[in-house]
Amino acid sequence: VTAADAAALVDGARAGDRGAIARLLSLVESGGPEADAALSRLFPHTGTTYTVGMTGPPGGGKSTLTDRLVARLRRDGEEVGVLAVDPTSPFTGGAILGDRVRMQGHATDAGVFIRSMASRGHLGGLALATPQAVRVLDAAGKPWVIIETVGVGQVEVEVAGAADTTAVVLNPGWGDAVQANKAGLLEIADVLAVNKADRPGGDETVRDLRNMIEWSGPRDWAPPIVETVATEGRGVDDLWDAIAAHRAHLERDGRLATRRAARLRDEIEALVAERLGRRAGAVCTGARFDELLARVAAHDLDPHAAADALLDPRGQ
Ligand SMILES: Nc1nc2c(ncn2[C@@H]2O[C@H](COP(=O)(O)OP(=O)(O)O)[C@@H](O)[C@H]2O)c(=O)[nH]1
Ligand SMILES: [Mg+2]
Repeated sequence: VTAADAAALVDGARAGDRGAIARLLSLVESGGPEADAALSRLFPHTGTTYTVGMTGPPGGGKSTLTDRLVARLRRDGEEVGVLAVDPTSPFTGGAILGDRVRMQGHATDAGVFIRSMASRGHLGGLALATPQAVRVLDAAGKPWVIIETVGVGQVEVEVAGAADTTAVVLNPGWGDAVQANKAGLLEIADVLAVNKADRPGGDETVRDLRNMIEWSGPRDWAPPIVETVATEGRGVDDLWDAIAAHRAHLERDGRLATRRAARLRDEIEALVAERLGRRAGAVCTGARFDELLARVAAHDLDPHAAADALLDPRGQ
């Protein structure tokens, strides 16, 4: 991809060309200098998309609920992008293929763009690639992007938790299950969906969750808990209303801007860390490094002094 290609892709994506959007997404997913160049071009045209994260244990119904939320948005005439993020799979794995099947009702709808993302060797990982992919859809004029993650590992929670509104999807009986990062999930939840409420134990789970949230101490937003049956579309409007209420809460008193600025700060820090890591690799090779290493190996110099010498801009 040349600079001219990148410019054409960005123009195409902004005009809503699906081929250009898809190519830009592939580009930002693989990372590298061309991706960075394309993103610099995109960035001025971003900042209006609202992101909704969907996370929770596998099989809980996130994809089915996402499909229903997409349908709801489309009924309101809103366009939407969906990113299905799978950090566990180096390739597009089975779980995500299943997700695509569950969302294929929207496959021919020009107002919906669905994309799977796996951890295909992006330098900063999916935690860095996902916000870039959101920017592509943002510049393409999608006012909503739903980010679904496949599981509840650290990366998934990080990715989904970085959305403007994070919905955590659980099932009846979740309170009884041994879940390593139970607390972590509740911490990032702006909205809680107890899906599969057609199964026994939904009301108890809602009660348990309400207690757990109360015990966790006061917050400025108490996450609403909504019972849903995604397969039948039950409770989906309530879930949507809860998401909209959280958005309205954030938009009051500038909370959304503060939250987004905090995220941008984290992103810049991650990028600085990535660059410093690369610089460390570059500094620790070559003749000067070999010379210092030999002195350290001979115990003529200590490792700290060697590191200081390598970082000293006056060098030598
Ligand atoms: N009984 C019942 N099954 C559901 C419900 N929602 C989803 N499912 C089923 O649960 C399975 C997993 O759903 P999926 O959306 O792929 O879950 P994900 O892994 O969280 O994305 C599928 O077979 C769905 O049809 C529900 O509300 N009730
Ligand atoms: Mg899924």
